[in-house]
Amino acid sequence: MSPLPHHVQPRHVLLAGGVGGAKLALGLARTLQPGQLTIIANTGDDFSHLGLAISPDLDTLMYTLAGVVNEESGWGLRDETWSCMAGLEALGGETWFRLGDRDLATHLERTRLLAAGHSLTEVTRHLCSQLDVATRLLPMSDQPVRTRLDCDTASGPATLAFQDYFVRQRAEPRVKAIQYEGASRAPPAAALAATFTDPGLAAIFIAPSNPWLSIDPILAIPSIRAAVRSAGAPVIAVSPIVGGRALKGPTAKIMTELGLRPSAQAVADHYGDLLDGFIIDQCDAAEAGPIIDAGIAVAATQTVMHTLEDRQRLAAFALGFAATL
Ligand code: FO1
Repeated sequence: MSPLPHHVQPRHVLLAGGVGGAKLALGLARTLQPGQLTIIANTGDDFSHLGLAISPDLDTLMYTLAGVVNEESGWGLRDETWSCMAGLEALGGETWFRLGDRDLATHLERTRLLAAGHSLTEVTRHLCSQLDVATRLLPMSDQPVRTRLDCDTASGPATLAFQDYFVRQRAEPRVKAIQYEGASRAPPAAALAATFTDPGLAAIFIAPSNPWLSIDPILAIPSIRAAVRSAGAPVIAVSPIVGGRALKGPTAKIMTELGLRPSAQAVADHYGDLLDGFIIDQCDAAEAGPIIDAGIAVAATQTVMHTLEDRQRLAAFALGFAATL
């Protein structure tokens, strides 16, 4: 059967962070036609390092969709070499943030194009096209938004830049509060507006990424939150908490530090009236009742994604659930 022409194909949006979000992104990308999916990436983790413009979540999504990601770590490139890092180490340079030789090419090219006046949207489109990624991948904004964490560290209270907290300090400091610097005045990437008002929009998915570190920076841009709320399509999140534990990274730890019980229900409460539907893991089926009572439809399935089949199966499940809402 040949695919439907573009104008009658329902379209979908995915809000995503890096490693966790990329799994569902790949499942959706393999299930839908390229023109049916727009991925909006968190750029709150972006930073300037060694003079280079680094966009970790955009790159994780791009490398995953291109089939070249390092599947063991979830970020960076497969079959990477590390000569530059070794040279930097010999010179006493900064090596806490590991940039592989080939990954460095991405950062060099992004930095060059941004300095030449191209927007992050344009640079991302160019890099994706060079890597044969047909899915539309957009940064949430072309202006900087920077996630910062108020923490208790070994040397007292401190406000840490995201990668300092996450990579250099291995997410060990206790988090007291999180700020999304620049979000309130950041315009969404220009290409986003039409995505949310598209009459063919069938669903907005929120990936099982860390709600506080990966999704909230996107929703902290006031017009993106408003557009998600007022879009004429159901909004469905996939829980990143399974059986009280995080699928990936420090989500459960941060929830505890912020005074929340790590549970699928607490994630649903956090997104609140933004959600029409919530997908929980089958092992959390007992939590469905209170979420449904809050007016959110719930569907339970296996949400842990080890294989490509798991990713495609969850994507198909999410698409099927969205069609019922
Ligand atoms: N994560 C690490 O834990 N250690 C690293 O050295 C590291 C380097 C790195 C380089 C490029 C890139 O695109 C991502 C990288 N990440 C690294 C992952 C990344 O910083 C985080 O996983 C995300 O920011 C969280 O979504």
